[in-house]
Amino acid sequence: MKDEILHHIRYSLGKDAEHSSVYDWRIALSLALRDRMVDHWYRSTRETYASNAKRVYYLSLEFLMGRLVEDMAANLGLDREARHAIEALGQDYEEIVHDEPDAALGNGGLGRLAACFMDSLATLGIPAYGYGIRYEHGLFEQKFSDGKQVETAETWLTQRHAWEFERPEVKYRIQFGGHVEHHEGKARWISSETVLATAYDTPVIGWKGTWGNTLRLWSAKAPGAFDLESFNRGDYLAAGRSEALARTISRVLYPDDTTDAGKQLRLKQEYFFTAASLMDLMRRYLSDHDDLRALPDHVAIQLNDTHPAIAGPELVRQLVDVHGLEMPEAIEIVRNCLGYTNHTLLPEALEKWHVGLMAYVLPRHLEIIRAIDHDHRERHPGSPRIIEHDHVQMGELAFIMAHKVNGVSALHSELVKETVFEDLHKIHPTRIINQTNGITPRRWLYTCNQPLSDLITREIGDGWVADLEQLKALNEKSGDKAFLAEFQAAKRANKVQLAQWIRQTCGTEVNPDAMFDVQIKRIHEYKRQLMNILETVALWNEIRDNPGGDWTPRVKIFGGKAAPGYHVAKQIIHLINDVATRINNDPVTGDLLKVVYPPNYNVTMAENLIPAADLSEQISTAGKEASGTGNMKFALNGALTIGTLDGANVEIREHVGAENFFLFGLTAQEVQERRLQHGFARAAIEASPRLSRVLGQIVDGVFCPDEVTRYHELVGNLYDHDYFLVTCDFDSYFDAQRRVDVAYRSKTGWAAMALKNTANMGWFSSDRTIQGYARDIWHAGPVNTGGMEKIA
Ligand code: C3B
Repeated sequence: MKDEILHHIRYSLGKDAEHSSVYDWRIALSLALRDRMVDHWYRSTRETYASNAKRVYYLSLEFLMGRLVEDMAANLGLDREARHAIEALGQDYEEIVHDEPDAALGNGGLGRLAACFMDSLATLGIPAYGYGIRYEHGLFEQKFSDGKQVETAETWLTQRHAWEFERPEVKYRIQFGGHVEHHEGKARWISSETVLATAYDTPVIGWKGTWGNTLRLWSAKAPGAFDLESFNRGDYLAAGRSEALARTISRVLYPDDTTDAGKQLRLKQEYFFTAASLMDLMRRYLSDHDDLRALPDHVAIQLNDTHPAIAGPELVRQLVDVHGLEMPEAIEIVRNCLGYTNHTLLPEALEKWHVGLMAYVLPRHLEIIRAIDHDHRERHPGSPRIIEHDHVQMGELAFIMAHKVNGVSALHSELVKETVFEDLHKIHPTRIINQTNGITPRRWLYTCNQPLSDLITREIGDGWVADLEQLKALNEKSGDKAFLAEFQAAKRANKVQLAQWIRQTCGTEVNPDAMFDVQIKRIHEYKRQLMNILETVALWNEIRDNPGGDWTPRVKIFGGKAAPGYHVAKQIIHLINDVATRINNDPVTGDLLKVVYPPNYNVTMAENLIPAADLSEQISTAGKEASGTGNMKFALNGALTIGTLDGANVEIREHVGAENFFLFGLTAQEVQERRLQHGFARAAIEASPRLSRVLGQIVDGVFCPDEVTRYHELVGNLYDHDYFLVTCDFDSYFDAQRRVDVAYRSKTGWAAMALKNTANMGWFSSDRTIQGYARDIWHAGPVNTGGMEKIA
């Protein structure tokens, strides 16, 4: 390893060891690790071709990969060796790891799920490609200026991305605009704009290196030669114009989480990567097959939300316009290839494109969508229309073009049947199924939580890393005082580290013996960070009323970004920061209560925070969080959950035991009913002296003396609308928090409950999720299992 790193310092970076920077060492280490991946990767590709195995294609506008060094090294079984080699070279391994920017090509849960799936697909040895966009700028960086969120461009690609292989020979012409001509029943799309899609491949190697798949990301380039004529005329802007325009498509990740961006550029991005991916997989298929009717036997395509839903009409277009199939047969073939995952019920997140825009950008696809709509309604009279109120409804399109539609938790999948796709579900009663989300244990326990990981491995061996249900063996230890003490010591070590990091990042001293209470996720009204900060103020009041009381010291930790255009979410961020300033400087509450909000939450920060958490906040309005995956990461790492019956919380509670979970709040059913009661919010506030007092303080400017009216709109909305029922769940939440306080005071009691969480979270491995997709949707399995079981 040492020699391999030195080789790259010299021959890839052109440096000598004495003059190498941290950056140089990191790139050299990454390249050395990448070298070790290549043989596994080639072997996997060869075996896939040789066995004629079915391939899985996961189409996703987002892959939130995070840093790769530690994860890649761990999966290759080289984590110890890499560290030793770097140390033997006189370098600081931690510093090198920390030098890597996050690959932040995603917004939140949906993008991180795609990344976990890539890890599980490789670990299970299922031949698969992830297809997405190689954004020049990932998710924006967040800073706080006087407590307010400020966004700046993310710039990961200004450095060399050592993991990828550029594939300049893999390129496709992607068309936009123009018009369609029809001759003798054949359609010809005469486009008005062409962009080149070129490929960049990152190998993804599974646990123990048994299998390697590919993450293929597309970058947009201008198709023509450089405009030398304009350049020579001195018109440099004109000369660069077509290149700049083309590149716009892969320039930035849209920062909207669960809202429909509704922009022409977004539609172009979606079509760009979907079309390139389908052209690529068709080329691969046709290189050793000639019967297009057998496509579904060899190709499974998963649509990660509706973002790639244009795949239905695009693949139909390729089969009909390019390969000469009849439309109805093409539709059937495509349907047998496609699966669609729904990730949200929020109406504002369900993509809809105006037919005018669709006709302008993708005129041929609009025709095909009309044909699909017609075909479906002929077969199923009374079916909902794909085009409604002059908008193409991408959810309906995806549903109709997929043979399976899945939700991401048991509750969510039932709600999908009852709400968004109620009518389509009646027509196709077996199409909607559930696949509860999961998380990869490699990143989310093995690498991110070394103290706990080592303890578990010492106790039960390391089989759990690829077979997480083995953690069940730890259940026997929940009465073992000595083991519980070690389990607690692991948590404490993580908390001490985090306290140090908080001091450096936020300048706030926190006591590692206080309860670390963490809410990290995108800032959204339905996730109710607002309820959390209101409860914080209520607790502050109560401690101040009785400073000598028997309080359980707490550190409230927040993390998360708001979409730049989401006004209310940004107000909530500002409020949390304002409250933090007031409380952290209060000598009365002192160490009993602290509030910290480190900026720029990302995958790396999650890896630091989760292992150190005692309490996990999963407090969304019931029926709104499709699944959640952070909830799983916390419980796996031995945090207890305070949560509502929402998303996967329901299943987590079933697995870890109701007695090891702090439940509160209205159910999804009750939420629906409560909304119908006129003036429910005002009534709830008036019935709660505690909440009234908190809201009164905010309105009076206790937390913003410089601008007393700052939160009047926010609080006013709570009285008059409160769509997410913060007011109705507030008292129940406050009470649950006091039960948490009591439980935390018994150190071993708490440790036993926490251990029960870790021990019973095995089912939430994304390996289990992927096995479910493979069995129920893709009908695909591993080629060479490297000792792993075949999927039934
Ligand atoms: C998220 C949902 O909000 C989460 O509940 C869910 O766990 C994840 O997807 C993964 O399924 N989601 C998201 O991050 N972005 C969207 N546009 C829609 C859903």
